[in-house]
Amino acid sequence: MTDVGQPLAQEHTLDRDCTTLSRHVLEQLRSFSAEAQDLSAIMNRIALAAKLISRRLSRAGLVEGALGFTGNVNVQGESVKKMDLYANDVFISVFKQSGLICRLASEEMEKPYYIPENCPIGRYTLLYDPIDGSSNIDVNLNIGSIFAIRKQEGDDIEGDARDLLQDGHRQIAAGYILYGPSTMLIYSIGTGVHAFVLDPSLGEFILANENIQVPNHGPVYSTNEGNFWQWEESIRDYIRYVHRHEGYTARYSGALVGDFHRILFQGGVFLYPGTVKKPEGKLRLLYESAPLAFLMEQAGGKASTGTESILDVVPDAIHTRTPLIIGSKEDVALVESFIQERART
Ligand code: AHM
Ligand code: MG
Repeated sequence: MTDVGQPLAQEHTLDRDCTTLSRHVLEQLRSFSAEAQDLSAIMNRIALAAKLISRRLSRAGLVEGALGFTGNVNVQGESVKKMDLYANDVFISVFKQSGLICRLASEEMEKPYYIPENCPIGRYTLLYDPIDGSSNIDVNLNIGSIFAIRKQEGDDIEGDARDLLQDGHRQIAAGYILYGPSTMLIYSIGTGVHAFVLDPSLGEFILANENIQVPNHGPVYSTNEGNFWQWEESIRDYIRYVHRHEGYTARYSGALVGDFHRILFQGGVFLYPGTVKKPEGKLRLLYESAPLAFLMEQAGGKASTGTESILDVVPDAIHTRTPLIIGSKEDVALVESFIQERART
């Protein structure tokens, strides 16, 4: 063979194709300990949930029960979509009989869901938003799922899950799935942020980007400017600033996961601030803001409520909301500077 580069290139492609999610988790942990095996198995089950949801979404207009509302309202007071319920149940189903996850807490359930047969050995809790950006489902635009894993601390005899009401540093893993033109799974177990793409022909998530670092600054600001009328003056100051300076561009998809994903790769800032009437904003801490804050910090970025780090916030309930300002370090700091400025005057 004259072209000696050919077999090497082929070997490289094969190596990449074999870097599946579960293998990657074990490599990251550099261990075959029981905990490493658990985490790898949990990620594998989350990947299965992602494949099931992705499969249903890819045929959403063709199969029954994928589009539209159920007619019910969830604990947040929001109308529930059929896909919200389906995805919520998928995450429960994939962990049944797994011995891994004892409790699941999600946006769609008032209280944590226990899988009793897992609880004697499964000391982990999955916190998740089964479908993030639900309003995009019926118009075939990108949506996502967000997740975090925490270890159960102490006993939960009463079923009150009080140990979940702790700061975001307690997360041992976090990630999201983006259902876009391709389905991607991005995760961190505290050793950087890594992205996988679902290869439908293999039915596997294959490594696409390792150790993603968010740029220190980016051009994008991502927020629902329709809320301008009800924002605090400090947030309006920031928006006026970007309107009057060169180098900024607006992007907002209505799905946090999609907007976050763009910023993770290209830099910039996403804001969902509080309003005068609802200072805590819309996004939920335990299964939206804290997992994404964990990822953003792992990627060298920042996540803030405007006055404190998202990872330091201790919720007083499972569905507690927080304002969220997340993205490139410099851009988050710029928003914070407007908030500090108004607090001084
Ligand atoms: P959801 O999880 O119920 O879909 O709500 C969260 C979503 C985020 O994905 C998105 O950033 C935000 O709500 C959009 O809200 P709004 O329509 O107020 O801009
Ligand atoms: Mg959401």
